[in-house]
Amino acid sequence: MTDQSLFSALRGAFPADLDGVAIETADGPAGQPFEPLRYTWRDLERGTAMMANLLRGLGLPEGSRVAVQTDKSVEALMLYLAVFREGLVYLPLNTAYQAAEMAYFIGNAEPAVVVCTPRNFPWLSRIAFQAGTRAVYTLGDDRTGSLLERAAQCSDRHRPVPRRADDLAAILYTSGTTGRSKGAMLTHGNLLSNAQVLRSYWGWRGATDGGDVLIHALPIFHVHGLFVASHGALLNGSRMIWFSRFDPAAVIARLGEATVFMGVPTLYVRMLAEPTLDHAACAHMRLFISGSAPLLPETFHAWTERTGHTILERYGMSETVMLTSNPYRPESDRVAGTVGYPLPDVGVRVHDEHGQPCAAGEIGGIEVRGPNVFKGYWRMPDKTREEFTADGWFRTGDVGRADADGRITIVGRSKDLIISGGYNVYPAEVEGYLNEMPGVAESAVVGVPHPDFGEAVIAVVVPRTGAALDATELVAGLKGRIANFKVPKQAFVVPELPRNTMGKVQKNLLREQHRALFAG
Ligand code: MLC
Ligand code: AMP
Repeated sequence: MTDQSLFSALRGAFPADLDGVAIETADGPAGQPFEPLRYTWRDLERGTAMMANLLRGLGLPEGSRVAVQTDKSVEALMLYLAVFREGLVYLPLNTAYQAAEMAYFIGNAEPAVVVCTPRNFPWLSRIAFQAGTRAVYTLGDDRTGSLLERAAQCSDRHRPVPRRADDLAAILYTSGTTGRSKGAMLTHGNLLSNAQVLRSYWGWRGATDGGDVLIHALPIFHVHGLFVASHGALLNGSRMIWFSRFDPAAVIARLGEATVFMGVPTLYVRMLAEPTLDHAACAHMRLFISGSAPLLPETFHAWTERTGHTILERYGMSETVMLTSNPYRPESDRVAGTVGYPLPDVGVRVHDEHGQPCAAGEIGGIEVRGPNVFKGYWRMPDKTREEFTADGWFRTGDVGRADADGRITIVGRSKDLIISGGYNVYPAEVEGYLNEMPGVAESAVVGVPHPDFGEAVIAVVVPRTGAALDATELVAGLKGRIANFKVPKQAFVVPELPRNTMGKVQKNLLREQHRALFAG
């Protein structure tokens, strides 16, 4: 069989000189003295081989899942690559997820292997073993833990397992409108085709034409940091400057050595607040890319003024990887508030609620198809069917328009979704937790504008008859139960929720009422 595995393609792009630096760390574990670590391409080759051999030793059946919730580290990236190297399925999980969320993911995905931080091992291993997981390893951000201890005893030679384009590579959980997360199944073909398209569309430069250097400052448990950023650099044999957490001043200080940066809008907002951001700091840079949430035109323009660079905004999602992008050239064709044109081979159309095509400039639901579009939701065939049209296009749940020349603008979402600092929050899930709290009759969770996070989660809560509720205690009660980015930044206790004649909660009124909450 022809090997169409993502790992083989990435490995094939390693430079001939394996002793060159592939990744240099820019920070280290919090509270420890920092010494930069330089990982060569040979280190990646050997490290992934040893981890893949450790997994091979478990004798897992094809299609087995490896679920990973660890702090960001180069070893965590190697583990990701090692899972593909061994032909297994990777399942990344946000480090903010708490016990109840993790229990759902592990129960639903039934991973054969779980890798977690040493501090979470006591409770997470219990959840995993109850769900039938064969092995639980730990991986600390300071290179401690059983994963590396065990892998160190394995051979550093490993023949990668070949995969077909249609074979499952990763499962990415995305929150569901009903509160239950769905696992989007992405194939090797989905990931590789998208990485190859972006490589040429964004003009990545190989070692022979200058050589790009990527500042990697995003988490590696979602599409943006894991796929778009990492694959971009790896498929091009480009060096990465690796931040385990985002620090705006520290990133700006390294821009002089880099050429490419990717961030969610919050990262750009925070860098703009640094006095050191100016033309000189960005003189060496080739490309700034933004995505995962709408980039405000004011941020776009402020960036151009301060740095002389125009941010390139693109649009994508977990189910589809990248869909559209503003042009790389000419730079003047990158337009604030738009997400650009469909990527080569990606079909994007705008349809109305009756399934009819919208005219140019008319607003409707954005539907997509192409080699990048996922295989379906893990063990949810009905949900999968619902999200595709009869003629096979995926309904993104985003609302927008296409201009006469095909340029896409996103104007809203038909899905009830809040995007806070690039993380997705489904109100129904948070409402579910609130409604379970003592004294709560019902609740409504909405997103309101926030200068740092773009949107912030807030909750409006109605007490049961006779119950007294304290808004601060409600928020405190959610902390530790759900991921911190889902916890409302503020709650309000009200006697009743506004409803329309059909009895439906009028969230637009709540949004309007609290619109200025975080203004300025
Ligand atoms: C952290 N907090 C957040 C938050 N991140 N609250 C809301 N939204 C967020 N995104 C909480 C913290 O826990 C803390 O709570 C308080 O808010 C202040 O935190 P902070 O110190 O300011 O946060 P920080 O750790 O600096 O993190 C902010 C951030 C991070 C922007 C760096 O959120 C981040 O890395 N975002 C990127 C997300 C991303 O990669 N998205 C891509 C998805 S892929 P407390 O209670 O402790 O005060 C995708 C598809 C596509 O969407 O198209 O790319
Ligand atoms: P996720 O489920 O985390 O993959 O989030 C995907 C969603 O993020 C998309 O459906 C969009 O709603 C949103 N998104 C991604 N990129 C952009 C962008 N550039 N502008 C506006 N929304 C975006």
